[in-house]
Order: sequence, then C-alpha cells, then structure tokens
Amino acid sequence: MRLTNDLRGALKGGQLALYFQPIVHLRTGRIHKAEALIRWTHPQRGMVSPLEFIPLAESSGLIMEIGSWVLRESVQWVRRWRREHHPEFQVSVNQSPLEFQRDDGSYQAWLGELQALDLPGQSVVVEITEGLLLDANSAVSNKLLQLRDAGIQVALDDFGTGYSSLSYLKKFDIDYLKIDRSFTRNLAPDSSDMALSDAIIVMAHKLGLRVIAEGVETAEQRDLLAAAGCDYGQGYLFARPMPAEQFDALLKAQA
Ligand code: G
Ligand code: G
Ligand code: MN
Ligand code: NA
Repeated sequence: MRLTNDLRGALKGGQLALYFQPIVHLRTGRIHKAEALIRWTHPQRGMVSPLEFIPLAESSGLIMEIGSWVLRESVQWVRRWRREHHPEFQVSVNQSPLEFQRDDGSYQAWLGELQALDLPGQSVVVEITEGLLLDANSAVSNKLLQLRDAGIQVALDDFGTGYSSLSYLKKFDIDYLKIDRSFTRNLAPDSSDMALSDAIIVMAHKLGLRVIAEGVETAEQRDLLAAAGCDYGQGYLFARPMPAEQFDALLKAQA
C-alpha cells in the first residue's frame, strides 16, 4: 500500500517527530513526567494521525523500527530533563500489543542504550493496554518480568474502557493506572463518572499503584480529581502535546 511505503521513507527521511505532553503532579502542580506521542508530517498529506499509521506499521512490521526510534529519542530527552529539571523525571512511551510482545532484540539494544547513558530504568514508563494482560501469554509475562528487572515501570493506558476483569491487577506488577478520558470528560460532583473515578483511585492506592487521569480539560475536573486523591493529571488544561524543544522551554519557564 502507498501509505505504508511512504511510512518506510518517513522513518529514514526524518518526517517522524516525537511530541511530549506534560503529566502534572496534582498536589504541587509540577510537571513530573511526559507522555511521548509520535507525529508524522507527510510531505503531501500533512499530519497523519498515529491512529491511522500505527496499524499500517504493525501490519508491515515497521512497528519495531518505529518503536526503537521512539525509545531512542525518548531517552535522549529524559536524560536532559532529569539533569536540568527533576532528578526523577520520567518519559512514558506507548507500545502496541504486537510491539510489546515481539522480541527481535531491539529491546535489549535499547536497554543497553539506557545503560550507556547512565540512566536508570526508572527513567521510562511503558504504556500498555488492558487487552494485552487479559489474554496474556508467556511472551507478555516474560516481557513484564524483563521490564521489572530493568527497573522500567508500566502503566495501564485507557484504564476502565477495555475489560471488566480486574484479576490481572494482582497477577502482574503494574505501577500506574491511567484513567481513560471518557471518565474525566463528564466529571461532576455526584456523577456516576465521579463514583467510578473515586473507586478506581481508592482501589489503585490499596494495590500500591499511582493514578494518572487523562483528558483533564477544565479546572473543575482537575480539582475534583485532586480532591479524590488522584496523583497525576494530563490533558489540554495543562498543555497539548508539543514538540520536544517546546516542551523543554516549558520546563525551563516553570523552573
Ligand atoms: O496524540 P494522539 O492522537 O496522536 O494519539 C493517538 C494514539 O496513538 C494514542 O492511542 C496513542 O497511544 C498512540 N500512539 C502515539 N504515539 C505512539 C507510539 O509511539 N507508539 C505507539 N504504539 N502508539 C502511539
Ligand atoms: O491512547 P492514549 O491515551 O495513549 O492517547 C492519548 C491521546 O489523548 C492522544 O491522542 C492525545 O493527543 C489525546 N489527549 C491528550 N490530552 C487530551 C485532552 O485533554 N482531551 C482530549 N480530547 N484528548 C487528549
Ligand atoms: Mn498513552
Ligand atoms: Na489513554
């Protein structure tokens, strides 16, 4: 397919960029983390959404190369932000199920890169989705153990949207739950989404997990989440995803 071919060229031709969106510690209002989100500027079509090209990357196998690129870029930036902004700064990267499960050695290479930069595994959070854990095979379990050994943390993205089985939360070592933005959107006192968010936060904390609310767009949503004990917020209220240099300037301005 045409777009798949273009994607191959994009990787080589520098058309991919990594954007970063702040993840804010709600109690202090400080930026402790950033989610890395890939962007593709196609020479003719302009911005192509990852929702469109990640599936093509998966079916063509390009996803592994793209994933390696995302990780390599991320660690360069997190190194800087740990040095200049916050010693425990973390960058979180998304991995599709296929990408997470496949073992082509690129992940080992990437661990080597972390070590070469003298960065602890805790510099990185890997975001996966619930579905992956629901039908977890040995590749998934092994990968989670490998991450754990390297100190890399794991976040469950889009939490609450996928499957209602919660048993995997005790089976696997997870560090963060990301409350999906479909819950945040209609947050209001005494709403059912408030009740669900409250329950997720209490449960997560009892299990020793931290909670990140996605899609925070208003001060009211932020305040309700903070009052419920939510640890972190992410969303347009704080900032949209932005180019790395711009994110760097944002951190400097905040310091
Ligand atoms: O910011 P945005 O609309 O672009 O993100 C759309 C989707 O693309 C999200 O579900 C996000 O998890 C996914 N995504 C963004 N960057 C990456 C990436 O580097 N790798 C993978 N696998 N998915 C990504
Ligand atoms: O699937 P995942 O959670 O990785 O993707 C995050 C997606 O949410 C990205 O597409 C990102 O651009 C988008 N996003 C981030 N903050 C907000 C927000 O406040 N509102 C909305 N509608 N989308 C957001
Ligand atoms: Mn995500
Ligand atoms: Na999400």
